[in-house]
This record gives sequence, structure tokens and C-alpha cells, in this order.
Amino acid sequence: MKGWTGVFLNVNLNKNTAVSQEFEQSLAHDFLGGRGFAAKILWDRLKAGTDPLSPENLLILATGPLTGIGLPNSGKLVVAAKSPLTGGYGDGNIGTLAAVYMRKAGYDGLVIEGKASSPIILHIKDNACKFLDAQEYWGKNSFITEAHLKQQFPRTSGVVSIGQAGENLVKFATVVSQEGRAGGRPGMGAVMGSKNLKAIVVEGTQQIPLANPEDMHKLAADGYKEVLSKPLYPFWKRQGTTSTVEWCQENGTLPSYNFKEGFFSGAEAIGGFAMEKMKVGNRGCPQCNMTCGNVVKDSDGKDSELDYENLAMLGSNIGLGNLAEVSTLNRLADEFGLDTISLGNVLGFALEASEKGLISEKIHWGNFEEIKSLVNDIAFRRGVGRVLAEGVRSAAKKIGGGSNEWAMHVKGLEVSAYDCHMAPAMALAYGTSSIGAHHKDAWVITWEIKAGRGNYDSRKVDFLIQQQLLRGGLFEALGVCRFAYNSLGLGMDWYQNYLHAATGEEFSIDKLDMISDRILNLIRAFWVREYGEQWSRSLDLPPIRWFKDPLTEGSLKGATLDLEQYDIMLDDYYEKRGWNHNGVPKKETLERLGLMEAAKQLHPKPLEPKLV
Ligand code: PTT
Ligand code: SF4
Repeated sequence: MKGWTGVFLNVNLNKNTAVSQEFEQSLAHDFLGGRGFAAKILWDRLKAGTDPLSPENLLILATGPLTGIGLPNSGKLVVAAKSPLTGGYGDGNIGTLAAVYMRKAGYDGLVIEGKASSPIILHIKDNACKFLDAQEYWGKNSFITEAHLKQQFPRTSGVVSIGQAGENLVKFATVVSQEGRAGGRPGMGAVMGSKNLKAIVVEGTQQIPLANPEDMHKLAADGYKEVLSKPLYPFWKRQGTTSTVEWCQENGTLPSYNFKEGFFSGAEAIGGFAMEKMKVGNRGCPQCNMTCGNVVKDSDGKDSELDYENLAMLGSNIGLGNLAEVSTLNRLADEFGLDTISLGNVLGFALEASEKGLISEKIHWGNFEEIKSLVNDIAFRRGVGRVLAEGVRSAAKKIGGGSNEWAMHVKGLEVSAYDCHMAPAMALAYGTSSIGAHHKDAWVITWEIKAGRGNYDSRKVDFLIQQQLLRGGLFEALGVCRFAYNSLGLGMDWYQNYLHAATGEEFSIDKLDMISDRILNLIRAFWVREYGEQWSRSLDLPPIRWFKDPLTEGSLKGATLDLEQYDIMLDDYYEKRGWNHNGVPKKETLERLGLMEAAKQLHPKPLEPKLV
């Protein structure tokens, strides 16, 4: 098989075994890699109803056919499992050398089950796998853990680890790498912690099998040059994603005060230009010349790596307009391994609950010391932190008082940083995303604002589906970062050429769309199977606040979403996806995509009437 190593490593932590498993070429053709592999493995191997924090859950680290082969942006790894936060499919996409070395060690993916009897580190070096004692690391943050491991192992190794949040099973704990890459928003770090797995170190010395290595070599060199030549490159290098703060502010979509507003008076102080004044360097994922992580010194004088989401969720959404302080909260989140998006939501929720007298803790918008202390309490599950560590859906159930109306989540995953009071397509993107309210699958808001933000036009549904196939399907399966494509405009033909050089096969747009559609439908089927009787179309609704609480400030004052029109849009969306009125993929849709087992399980034959 060219382009794939064709091997998964199955690790069992109950038995301390690691067994290589060759897979059929058809799996690669049908699911490509990354999220595709993860979805297929979870569907096939995870028993429905498995407790996400039990040893039976599977933690999957999966690469794609373009991972680690020296192409621009090719150091990405999908980390997936059944999510403890949502109870459905969960994953994240992390930039890490572990992705590169996993492929060089001869694996397209790791599948980890069981639970070690005491904390361990998994060390993989080509075909050898060791289970090392991690007692001395347990209780340490992810930066210290990785730094120590880097001293112990050669430079040619990659490390992913968890911080204290993962150990303490915080439901939105992430996996961390390289002091600032964090992946697996829906609690992949907690799944790792539940297995007593502190870190994974990967070394690999082999060649990744390629169909046309010479073509690939040339394409890679040309690809880096092409990225450099893009007109948006110089500004990207200066600000990365952080300029989105100013854009959101201008367009009234910057989450502020727990998404009550889309406008923040302190936005300038936490935006891209303010960041530039404090910037001390760029960092990034392996094999990337776009290095979009902007490093600044935080209020403790320590390095903190910033992206847009971190600035908005730990800044405007909690009323904090001091960039050095926002950076400290961000660094703490990276050290503990807490997802910044969910953390910003949970903090905003707690601040509003305190303001409304629903919790006894006195915490105030923008009060850095109070908020910092709460972040520590969440990571260590102390006091009200114990409730907040479960995420906003669960916290709202606990504290009541109508707080479910401003608990900002979809299916349990907290929303990322785009206010949707006046953005129905973006709200639908959150409503129907594969993991809950994340923008990864479809960031349609910039297009929507140009296309006329207030309307519920059917064209928006078409555009959304196209984006979901591209971003949520294709880029999650390829094993590369999507930023060169969607932020700098590197054409799709580049990726088709890369795929051809890697695998020797032609991938037409139709073929790629079909693969993406298959992956996204299988993920949907997984959710439906897990939720069982609890499944309903109401799970595809965005947070109630956007329907009920009009914006009170700025040019969009008075704006809300319209439930009736959203519902019509949702019907249109379901029909175009081949799903029924309840958002369940129809039998014929699943069969058309070759998902026969899913078709059988979701649509069992009606029982024959018994003859008496
Ligand atoms: C991603 C999510 C994002 S999306 C951001 S900022 W973004 C937040 N970053 C966090 C962080 O940092 N520290 C932390 N403790 N928690 C964080 N949570 C949030 O996580 C990230 C980049 C970004 S930065 C984005 S959009 C793109 N996402 C990609 C994707 O999803 N797929 C893909 N093929 N390519 C992508 N490229 C870009 O990668 P999750 P990373 Mg991330 C400090 O992990 O779970 O997908 O959540 O992995 O290596 O940090 O790269 O404006
Ligand atoms: Fe990583 Fe940013 Fe490069 Fe993408 S553009 S690979 S997120 S450093």
C-alpha cells in the first residue's frame, strides 16, 4: 500500500500488550485517514453505551495519508474517543511531532484501550513498545512533563501529554504538545487520564511509503514556496488568527459577557495589533512555514501562545480587557490541559451565575485574580470548580434557575468564539457540527455576513454543507492543517496532487466529497446509536440565548435568531443531507455511502407479526 503504512498499533493497557494490525486497502480508500479512521474504528469496535471514562473506551490517535511527509502543514494528528463531555463522537486536531514520528515508526494510528494499574508513559520506538512508570510525572503540568521527557528521549521523538486537568478527569481536558498545541476539545485529555496514561512518546526511523517520492519532494518544495508567495502571508505571519478579534468586533460577533453581547469595549486592547506590540516570537506545528502561534509574555513574564479563540473566550467573553492577563489564563489552560474555548464558556457561565445570585461565590466580570483562582479550582475540581469541571450543560442542570437558557453549548460541547444572534448559518453550523458546537467543521460566518447575515436563505444551507464536507470531512481525514487552504487560498488542486504523489491514485473532487460524506454520516450514526431514545432534532438547536436574549448594544442592537425560521432551515439541511425529520441518516443514504452495518443498526427490519 503506498501513501499509508497500512498498520494500526493496538495497545491494551490492562494487559501491557501492543499488537500491530494490518488493515485492508479498502479502509484507506473508503475513509482516507484521521477522523475517517477514528470514526470507523469507534463505530466498529466500541460497544454502544460504553462509559467514556471507563477502560473500555478507545483512545485513538490517527494520521492521514499526507501526515509527516514533509509537505506544508503536515504535522497534524487527530485524537478521538467517545466524549465524556457530550456522550457522542469527540475529537480534536493537534499539531505535534508525535504525528510525524508515528508515521515514521510505521503506524497510521494508535488504538488504546484498557487502564493501566498505575500512571504510565507509553514509549513507542518503531516496532517496540514500552510501558514506563510515570509516578514522578503524575501531578505535573504538561509543559514540565514534556520538557523532562524531551531530556530523556532523543530529539527525534514526539510527545503528547496531559496536565492536571486530564488527570482529574475535567470533562473538557485536552491533550497537549509543544507547550501550546492543544487538541481534543471534548475531553480527550480526560479519556487519556482515565486510562492512567500521562504521556505518549513516539520515535520512528523508517521511510513513509510513497508512490512517487521524487514528485512528492518537488511538490513539497513548490508548496512551501507557493505558501510564501500568497499575498496574505506577511500579515498572517504577523498576526495569525488573532486579527479575528478586530473583525468580530467590527461585525458585532465578538462573544462578550457569556455571549450576551457581540461587542466588547475593551476589544482593541486584546486584538491582533495589541498582540503584535507584545509579541516575542512565532511558534507552530511541525513541517509548517506559516507558524501561526503568536508568543507573548504574560503577566507573570512567562511565554504564552495565542490564537483568536483564546483571546475572545478568555478575554471579551469574561469581560477581561488586559492582554497580559488574558495570556496568563491561556498559559495556565495549556499547562493544565484545559480547552480554552470550553473554559471561557464555563467561566462566563459562572460569572453570570454569580451576578444572578445562583451560586454563592462572589466573582466579577473582568476580575483577573478571582478568575485565575477559579481556573485553578476547575483544574483541581475544588469547590464550585467541581461543578464547572463537568461543563456548562451539566452545571446548568445542577444550579437551575433557568441557567440552561444561557449555558452556551450544543450537545454538551461549549460554543466557539462567534456570537450568532444575527448569523443563522453559523448557528446551524454549530447545531450540526460533528462534535458539538465547534467551528472546525464549518466556519461560514465571514461568507454569511457578505451574503446577507439576517436571512435564512436556502443558499446558506448549500454553502454550509459544502464547507462541512471540505473542512469537517476532507481536511480532518487528510492529516494536514487546513489554514493554507482556507486562510491563504492554496488551491484544492495542490491537495489532489499531493494525494496522487503519496498514493499513486487519482482523487477527483467527487470522490473526495463522497469520502467526506461517508465519514460525516458515520459520525452522525454514532451519535444516534449512543443517544438511543434520547436522540431528537432538538439536539441540533443552538443555545437558547440566541433566540431569547436580544443584543443590547452596538449596530445589531435588538437582534435575535428566529426559531421558526431556524427550524425550516434545519429541515432543508436534513433533506439535503439525506436525513429524516429527526436528523437521522436515512437507510438509503447510508447504503449509498456503503455504510451497510450502520444502515442495519439504525434501521432494523420491523419484526414479522407473530402468527397465533
Ligand atoms: C481547536 C481549538 C482552537 S481552534 C483553538 S484556537 W483556532 C483553541 N486553542 C487552544 C489552545 O491554544 N490552548 C488550549 N489549552 N486550548 C485550546 N482550545 C482551542 O482549541 C490549532 C490550529 C487552530 S487554532 C485552528 S482554528 C485550526 N484547526 C484545525 C482543525 O481543526 N483541523 C485541521 N485539519 N487543521 C486545523 N488547523 C488549525 O489548527 P482542537 P493545535 Mg487544536 C494555545 O485542537 O481540539 O481541534 O481544537 O490543535 O495544534 O493547537 O492547532 O483559532
Ligand atoms: Fe499549525 Fe498554524 Fe501551521 Fe496550521 S498554520 S500547521 S495550525 S502552525
